[in-house]
Amino acid sequence: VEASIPEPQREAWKRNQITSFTDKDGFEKEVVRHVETTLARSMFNCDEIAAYSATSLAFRDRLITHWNRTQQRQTYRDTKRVYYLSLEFLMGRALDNAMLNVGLKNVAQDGLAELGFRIEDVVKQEHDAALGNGGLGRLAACFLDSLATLNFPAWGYGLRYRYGIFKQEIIDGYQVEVPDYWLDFNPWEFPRHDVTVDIQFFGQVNKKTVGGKTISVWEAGEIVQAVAYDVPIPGYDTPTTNNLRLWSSKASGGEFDFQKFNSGDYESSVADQQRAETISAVLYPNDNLERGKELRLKQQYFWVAASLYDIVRRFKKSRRSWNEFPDQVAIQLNDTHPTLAIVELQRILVDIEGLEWDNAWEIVTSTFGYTNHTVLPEALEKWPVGLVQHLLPRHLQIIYDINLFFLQSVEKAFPDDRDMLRRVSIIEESQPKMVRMAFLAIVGSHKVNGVAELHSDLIKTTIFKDFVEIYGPDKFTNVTNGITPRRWLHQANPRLSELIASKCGGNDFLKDLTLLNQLEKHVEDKQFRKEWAEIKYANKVRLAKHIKDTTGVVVNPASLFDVQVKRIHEYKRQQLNIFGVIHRYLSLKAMTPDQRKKQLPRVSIFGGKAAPGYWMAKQIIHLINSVGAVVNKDEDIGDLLKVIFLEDYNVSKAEMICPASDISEHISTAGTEASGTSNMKFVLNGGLIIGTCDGANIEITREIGESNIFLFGNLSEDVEDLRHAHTYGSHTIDSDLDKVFNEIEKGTFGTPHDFSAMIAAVRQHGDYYLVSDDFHSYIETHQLVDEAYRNQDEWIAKCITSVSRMGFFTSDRCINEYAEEIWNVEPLAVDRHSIWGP
Ligand code: GPW
Repeated sequence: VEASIPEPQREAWKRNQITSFTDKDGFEKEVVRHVETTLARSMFNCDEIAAYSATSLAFRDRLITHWNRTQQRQTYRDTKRVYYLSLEFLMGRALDNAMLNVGLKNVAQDGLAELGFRIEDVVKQEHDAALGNGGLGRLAACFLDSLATLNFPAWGYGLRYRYGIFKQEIIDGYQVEVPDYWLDFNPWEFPRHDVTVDIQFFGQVNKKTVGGKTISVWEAGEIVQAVAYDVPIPGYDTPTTNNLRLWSSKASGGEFDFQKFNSGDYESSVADQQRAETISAVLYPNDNLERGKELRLKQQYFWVAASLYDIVRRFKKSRRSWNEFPDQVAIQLNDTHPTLAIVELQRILVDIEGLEWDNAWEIVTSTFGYTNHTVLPEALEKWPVGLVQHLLPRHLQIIYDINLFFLQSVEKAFPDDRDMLRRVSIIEESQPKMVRMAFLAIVGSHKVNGVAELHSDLIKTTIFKDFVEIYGPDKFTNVTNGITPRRWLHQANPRLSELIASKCGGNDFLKDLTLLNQLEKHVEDKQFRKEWAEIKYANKVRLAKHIKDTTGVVVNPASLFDVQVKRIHEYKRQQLNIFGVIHRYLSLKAMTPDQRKKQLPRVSIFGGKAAPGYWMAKQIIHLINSVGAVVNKDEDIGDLLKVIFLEDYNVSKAEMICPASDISEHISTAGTEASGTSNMKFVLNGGLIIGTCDGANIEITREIGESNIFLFGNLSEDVEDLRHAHTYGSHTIDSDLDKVFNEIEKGTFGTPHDFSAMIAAVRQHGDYYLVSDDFHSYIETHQLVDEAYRNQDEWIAKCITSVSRMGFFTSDRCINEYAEEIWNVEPLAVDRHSIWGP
């Protein structure tokens, strides 16, 4: 059906064009209108949630006109678009971000005040959109912000989980998971009940001959409907408003249900409905771990198939030849989760559009780019061949064909190297056989990138070494991660952002972060340092209040705040941190009162979720809380040491925590953390780092200077040998660490048995993460931190210098690198008024 309004009637549309509010009065009118009509309330019945809802709706209306204009402009110009496929988008709250990005937060603040509300309280009513686990999901969210800010025609595609990452409660020191039902009322999404795709599963493949050509036809066993929900993504200081399209699953209203319904089988058709809806029901809560669940594979295909259908439908509108597809479409795979998109596009081109295999494959490989985010073997996706065969029979055939042609080409280039063929095969000849998704992603993409220099080097020399030989080194590249300074500085730390603006010639640094370098000439300015320190202190007071309100523990904001917040994982080594804390506690206990008086007070702050099935990670949380329970009430110690575990770490908590840290911990075993991105957030907010030579810590050091970071521990190149020595040599553990273990085993922190596995991992099971090897260096480096912090003036100078050199770590730089090196796309500015401009 043609939905476009004919020319003669368009006059009426243009006459009635919507005008968005630009000032306080206009804003207030919109809020009152939404309270009284959309929400059916009044001034006698308007709480903070209603004020939040109405404010959001007012801004949403404003965004959506820009969104429309952006989409019309992109359609009209029909330039190449970028599609970012990610199973996770860890967006956090939208309102504050929207107000800042469109530059109307002050207007809203004044308007809300007149209407009887404080903007800070209103903003806090919003539930985080927590459709992600950790760094990978947050990176996707930062990238969307940069793509819009830089005016790239770009779409995000993901799943609209009914339940995002679980809410963490700490009960008696243990993590308890509570479902996070977040969709009660979400003003930031637009359901598109008219944008649906039927997705098929199971069934069989039949051969048919059409016009002398044999084609494969996949007859579905089950059909599920994908419904689009659109989330507008506003850029900063630009009208460009991009789209994040999230798919929700629903039973298809096709013959299947009606047959059952007509035959009176109502209950079973309801059961079908529910089964269909399960697909997008819940985010898998694993970070850096794949568990090979069938429903997860169903999610992946459901999302990938719906997204590709949408992308192809959009491409087809301009009636170009298929060979132009890669000139119009760049698809980036955020890790291997969307790898089936490669197979699906090949299926569409060959089975449905009737292209020749080789021609189709050329188009496919020119379209995709693949980003790897880990070298940890337990995180590399593999699917049992049998499962793929059952769920996606045609896709398995295509995977086998892709593999066959690939292995043939390898054999040609490396004759007589049978072991090479075995090593690089997309099919692992194990029991059961497995599809290696990373290999499929490499073979089906034109570029593969890691997320920090060390990581990109490691993938080339370890897990993907053979592929570098096969394709040459140019297929592999690095794009070091970054973060959006809009959310992670301007929004999270408004006072610091303002102070910086006053020294950097206004807010331009938020769009060109290298302008931060202008701060450096003010480092010696006493008044500037003083204001800087006051802001840090105020942020610590705010966090101290949160700690008091949520844990009951009173911490002194003048203490050194030492923060480690991230997913709990053995490779991230929260256990090293808590063992270090125990060591500090024992040292303080051994001192005379006079000696203690000379010590620097510290607050050790932890936060992060453990995957529900990750037993060891949960033990680590329990130990942290058990140590806190003892230390925090020890009167010998008082303010000298407090140990805090912050419940339910998420994006909005991070926005409060990052600005309040003096030192943050990024202490993964060298070679295990692909990049890390919170390291960048902490430094950008005027905190220093204690860290290992791992991930982006290395590049941060290069940028800010070695004297502004506290590095410790073994290097990645020595890890393998150390592990080997633990297993085959005699493994003596560090004597200070031994004392810590003995204290735990004495029962000082509760039943020792609770923590025996953590100790055994180091003492008996080969200390895979090198906790003992790095312990001494870690403790010594913390002493250097104490000493440095005593000289507050110098410390502040280090912080300012570091911030001034952080320009490189903006996600704007990342997006420009992807655009140049991988996507070959250009920005398309959207005029504020007309879409038909040049
Ligand atoms: F295992 N990352 C993550 F590679 O947060 F898929 N979750 C994940 O499941 C994976 C990676 C995966 C993180 C990395 O651990 C972190 O080092 C990196 O900064 C981040 O992805 C973004 O690249």
